[in-house]
Amino acid sequence: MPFELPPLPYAFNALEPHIDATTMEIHHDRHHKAYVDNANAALAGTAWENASVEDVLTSLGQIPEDIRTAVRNNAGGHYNHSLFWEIMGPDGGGAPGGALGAAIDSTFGSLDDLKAKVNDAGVKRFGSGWTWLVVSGGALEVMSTPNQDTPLSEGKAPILGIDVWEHAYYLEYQNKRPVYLEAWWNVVNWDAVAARYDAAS
Ligand code: MN3
Repeated sequence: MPFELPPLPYAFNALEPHIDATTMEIHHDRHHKAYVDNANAALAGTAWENASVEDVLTSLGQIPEDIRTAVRNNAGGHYNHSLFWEIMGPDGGGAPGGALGAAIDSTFGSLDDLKAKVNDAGVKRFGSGWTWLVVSGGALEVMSTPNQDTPLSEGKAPILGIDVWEHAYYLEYQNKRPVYLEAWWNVVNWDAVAARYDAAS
């Protein structure tokens, strides 16, 4: 079955004032939809057309070379954005409890230290890409990727990712990526991140 655009799990304006409704609508309905459509077009008629997005992204080396770049960019975009919508929410912010909260404290020192590290990786990502909190070999790690590359393709399990492409923030924040990153933590859905952490651990 071809990939499908997942519905946004809340209203376009649900993340205001931190992320505006117009940005959310264009980002989900146009940008994410284009990744889905382009990934499906690239994979159509190949042995991979019914594979899961996870299988595709962990097998990029086996994807036919003539479509590999299109698949990497567009299946990556589909996977990354599906995660992004899920780990944000209207009642976001605060702090994670449980095993994730404890792992953040023991790995990074504190939640504020983690946020600073994720934001720094996002600010330093030149051009377009993502900043991530991943589980790698059982441990938490902060990393960034260019374009729509996903930690999944490097054998790591992404549990939180922030889109730092300009289309994610430009209407509200223009060139001020650090201000967007600072504000983003008000919409993080820690329950969803914790569920991904538990599944990856
Ligand atoms: Mn995006």
